[in-house]
Amino acid sequence: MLRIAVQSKGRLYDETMELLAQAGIKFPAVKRTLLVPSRNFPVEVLYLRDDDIPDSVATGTADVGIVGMNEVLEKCQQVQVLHQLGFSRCRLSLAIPRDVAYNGVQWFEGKKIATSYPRILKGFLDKNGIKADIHVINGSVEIAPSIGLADGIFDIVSSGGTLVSNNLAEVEKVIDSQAVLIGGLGKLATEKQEVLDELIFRFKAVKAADGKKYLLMNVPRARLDEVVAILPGIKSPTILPLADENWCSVHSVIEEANFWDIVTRLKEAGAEGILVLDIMKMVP
Ligand code: PRT
Ligand code: ZN
Repeated sequence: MLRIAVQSKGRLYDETMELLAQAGIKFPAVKRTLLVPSRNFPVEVLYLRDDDIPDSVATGTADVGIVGMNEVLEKCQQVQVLHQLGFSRCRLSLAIPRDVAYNGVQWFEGKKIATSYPRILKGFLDKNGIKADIHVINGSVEIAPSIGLADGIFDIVSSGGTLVSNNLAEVEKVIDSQAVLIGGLGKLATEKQEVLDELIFRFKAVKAADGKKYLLMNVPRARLDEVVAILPGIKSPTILPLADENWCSVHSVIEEANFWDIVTRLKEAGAEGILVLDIMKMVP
């Protein structure tokens, strides 16, 4: 049984459980205890605060964990990143009051900076030869400058809305972060390693399908080359005959981001009856 540490509640929780569900790993509907075995796969989840996940993996309380890269770097435990999961993307940035002139990173020399990420901040300041006073606060870091507690802040930014509503401007991006699967540095028992390999294989299949759509359409044979040229397909598109010899059916996978552009061009090239399907998984 492979034990995975996951956030018990918070921003990572929903997408973590959704990823496990998409990987076909089922859990009882109600979460009654901190340690819950899957109903159909040899894993159990250990629900923790995200701050405790790197340590739980480093000490072997859990075999692997799902947590933000920001926590991995801040806690600096003996763990390794096994797979980048692509959700909960954010960045850790320095921000200062919007009405203050900024002249580059030396602005922070001698200043007071509020943060919940002192280790990452210290690493950045040291690298830039800046001496500043790091003031650690947990939660509501963004209000520190307005109440006179600090000159600037170092915090997580996602949309940037929180900074704007607190009259702050982002001046230095220090790291990018996303949810990652972490493991310890030691070797896992063979059975656990096999389960982990299968888990990562399934995560990759889920991620490969993300943002992709499956397209099916009917195309006049005479214009097949034109249509094929529009389809960027992973490999060449599948082309199947239809009862009417002058037509064929073309199947392909496209990026959702290019969807409307491609569909418009396909219609212009004579494609008809275009069907668009969601892709659940893509197994290489
Ligand atoms: O209770 P527990 O300790 O488990 O949770 P927590 O309160 O410490 O963390 P939680 O659930 O808030 O966040 C978990 C993880 O989600 C973080 O460690 C990041 O890896 C990731 N994440 C992604 C974010 C955000 N986006 C985010 N926007 N974490 C926090 N924020 C906050 C940020 O602190 C700031 O207050 O949202 C605000 C900024 O958002 P924008 O969109 O206004 O820029
Ligand atoms: Zn936390």
